Amino acid sequence: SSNVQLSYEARAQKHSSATAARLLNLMATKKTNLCASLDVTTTAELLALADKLGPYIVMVKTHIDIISDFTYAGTVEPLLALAQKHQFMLFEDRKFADIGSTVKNQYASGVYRIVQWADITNAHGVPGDGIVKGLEAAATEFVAEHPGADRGLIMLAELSSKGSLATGEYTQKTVEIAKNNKQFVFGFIAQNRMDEAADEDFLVLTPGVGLDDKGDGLGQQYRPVDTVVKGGSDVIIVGRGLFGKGRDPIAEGKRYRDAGWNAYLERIQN
Ligand code: 6AU
Repeated sequence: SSNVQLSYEARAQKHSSATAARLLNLMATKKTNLCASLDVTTTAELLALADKLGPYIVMVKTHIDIISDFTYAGTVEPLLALAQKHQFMLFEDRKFADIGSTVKNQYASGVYRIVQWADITNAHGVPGDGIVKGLEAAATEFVAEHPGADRGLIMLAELSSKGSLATGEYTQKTVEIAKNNKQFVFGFIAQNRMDEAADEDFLVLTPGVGLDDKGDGLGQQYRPVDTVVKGGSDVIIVGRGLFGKGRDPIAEGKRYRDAGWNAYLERIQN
């Protein structure tokens, strides 16, 4: 697709999704395409990492259900304050995978009330189109009560893990769901660029990115930043590469930000 040769700001100008446009503009302004995947199990660790990494990232990705001491007031509210302070977006990596009616409640209710604070969340295509309709219904209700807010969904088209079943026809069918729901779905979790028509611009957000490790012994597979960005990824998602054992999150934040940004600059110049 020719979109990969365009600048983030040029793509923001013509994007139909308000959430995607906001993300593209924020990457251009902050000069970073790094999303920090903060997979930690306490609120204190989550907030400390978000504050340290804030200047270098466009987004924090959470697995909010692994926070052992989670409370809405104690976890989400300070995280939102840090998002304001450092200007990063919030992506809850919920990987919804149920029927529309159920995911609507999982998105809006329970203790996490994800729709209230996460700009972006993601879903598997396995249940079919109804999953998007259910999530979109919850997002529409939230936005109606919060004028000026926007929400966007990312579909899991491929996974980074060894032996993933999300390949071939499954991937293609997931892409079809996205294409039929462009008002809400603006991108993919994927390892490659997905097929796009000339008037489409689905963002590709890629996990399984690491500069030092090849894997984690539990199926994760890492590829270097350059390969990923030049292959067409718009956002690199990095977790343990930033804060794993013995690593300095600030030094790694700068290192991955620079690697991601330089690869993007080279990509749009070619
Ligand atoms: O960099 P890591 O390996 O420490 O963390 C990678 C993060 C984890 C995974 O849940 C997530 O990225 N992830 C996803 C996402 C973002 O949906 C999909 C995938 O294919 N692989 C993957 O690792 O939080």
